[in-house]
Amino acid sequence: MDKDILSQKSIDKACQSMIKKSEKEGIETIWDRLENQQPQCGFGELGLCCRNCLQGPCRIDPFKGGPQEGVCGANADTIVARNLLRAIVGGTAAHSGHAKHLAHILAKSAQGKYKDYPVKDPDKLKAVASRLGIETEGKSIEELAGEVARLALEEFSDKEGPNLWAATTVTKGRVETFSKLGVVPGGIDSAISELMHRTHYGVDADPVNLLLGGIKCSLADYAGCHMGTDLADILFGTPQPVVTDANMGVLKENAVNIALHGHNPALSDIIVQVVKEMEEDARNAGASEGINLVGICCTGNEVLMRHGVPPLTHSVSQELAIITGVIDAMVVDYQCVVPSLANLMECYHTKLITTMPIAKIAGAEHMELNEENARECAKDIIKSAIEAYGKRRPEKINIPDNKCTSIAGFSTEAIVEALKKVDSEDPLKPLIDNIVKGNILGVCLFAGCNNAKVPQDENFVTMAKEMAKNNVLILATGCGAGSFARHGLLTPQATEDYAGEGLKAVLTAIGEAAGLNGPLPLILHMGSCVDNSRAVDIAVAVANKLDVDLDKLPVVASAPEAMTEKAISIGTWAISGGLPTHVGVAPNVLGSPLVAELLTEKAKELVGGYFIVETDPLKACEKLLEAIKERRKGLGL
Ligand code: NFS
Ligand code: SF4
Repeated sequence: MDKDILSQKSIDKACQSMIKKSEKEGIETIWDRLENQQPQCGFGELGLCCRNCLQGPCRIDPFKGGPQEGVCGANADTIVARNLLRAIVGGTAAHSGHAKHLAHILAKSAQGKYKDYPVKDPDKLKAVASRLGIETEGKSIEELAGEVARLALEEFSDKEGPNLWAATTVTKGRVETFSKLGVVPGGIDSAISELMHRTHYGVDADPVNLLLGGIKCSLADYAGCHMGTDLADILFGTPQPVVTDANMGVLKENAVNIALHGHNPALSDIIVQVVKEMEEDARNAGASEGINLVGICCTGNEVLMRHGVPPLTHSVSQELAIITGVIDAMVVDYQCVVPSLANLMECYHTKLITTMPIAKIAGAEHMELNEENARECAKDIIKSAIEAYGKRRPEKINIPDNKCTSIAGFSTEAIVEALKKVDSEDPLKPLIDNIVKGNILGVCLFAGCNNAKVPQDENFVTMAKEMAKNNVLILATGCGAGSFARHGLLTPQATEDYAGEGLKAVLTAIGEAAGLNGPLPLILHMGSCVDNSRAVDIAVAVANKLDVDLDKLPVVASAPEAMTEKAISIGTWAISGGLPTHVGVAPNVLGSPLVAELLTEKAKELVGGYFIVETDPLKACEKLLEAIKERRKGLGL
């Protein structure tokens, strides 16, 4: 295949070689299917198609020559806004469903019913409990876990008053702004059903009111994300820095390779915990190197952060993992698991194992997680992978040799710990001082997916290098962080190579103080997509210390290759949290100039944050740097 065509698909060399292999073997991948979809529907692209009732589908003519209203009279603004809201609601349901799952596990764990899920981090449990206003003195861990879990589950109900997970984790200023706008969410599930209600036939038809509804639901999404992070840390441990390798070169020909894919650590963490007990079985089956666990997407991030499990690949390239011919089982939970994986089962020996009752895939084997007996379930799954190992097809095997060292595990707690090494009394001071001095121009959080419409990783890598050159401190989560891992940017060497002088000096000072004998990595990997909450915690701590609100800080966010509804809900809470937020893929809202203007300009007056839509990565950097400089000026820096 032409090299240019290849790099239009992915700039990751391992992925490129697997794309070539797929071509040779006549295997269809995500990029072929994208091509088969061309031309994609222009109405849909602009958000101008409505299917919300059986009188439709209705479409609005963007060129004004044709109909300007659907059968019910809904115009472009209403239709575009409603469609955007239905994406936000989908994202919120996914993030908070993940959190609710963990809340149920914690509740049963506290009752002694789920013995395989003890509280791993009692300190985090206590910290979360006191943040939520629970008295911690004199209570056992089980009692506290029970109370936190009960409160967590109540946060989904039709409760009165603000959602605690949102209200207790942002600045006072944010709470005031949200109250003034009437967008403080109560129960998360209530926010979800309210949004489904208001976007139903003949309900909300005021684009401004609709968007405020979207903001309210996105804050419920934020609450779900934060709860997801908190409960995962309590049950599985709060991440600390780990060093590992990333990309397909971590696969081992002589090991049983098991890929953990999806989002929730509920099963994947247990698999990591029991794998040692199964090594012997694997060796007996002929796998001289035992079992090799690798991660994909955000489940991969969860087990990377807590156990150093190597991240294999992300998002659009998940099919390519199987094309290596050495993945013996791909164990998936939910979200971002493409159904096309099942098609590959015909040509490869890999077992695709679904594990969640809400996420089965026709053609896959279903081995459901039973939380009452999680370790046994995990062992059965590993056994199944060991069986598959014996069915490898040697002619299909081709492991790309690309891999890079990566450092991950930067939870908020770990970052504060590192900063304490510089100033034990006042850990945020070195960070703030360097922002004030200009050694650090600002902070950028890179988050979100890969998207088959964007050459995989190109926007992430181009933008991170450019922002780092301009002395912007970079945080990353999700598949974005995965992309940086696969391109060697989560290393001290990357700091040497790409950081501007000011940033390099700061990362070096902290790294040396923390005993690393060199700088911190260029980019701090904070975890999965729910872990965007960790980045908020840092920003909120800095804002509180400076006694300003979040919308005054030189902090920006970017999802340069955004794809899922979850990315849309996160983007919406990022702007609501006051951040200028870049998206590198045009969202389906451009059919309503009014909605587009509300999101990219008017939002600034309402919440301080706003969307920046820019598909060119370098131009996007210019705009983000501009936004950072404007904020600095506002602070008198
Ligand atoms: Ni976030 Fe993570 Fe990846 Fe996108 Fe999907 S795995 S939760 S949604 S594709 S970053
Ligand atoms: Fe058409 Fe209105 Fe029905 Fe949408 S809700 S499909 S615009 S009639």
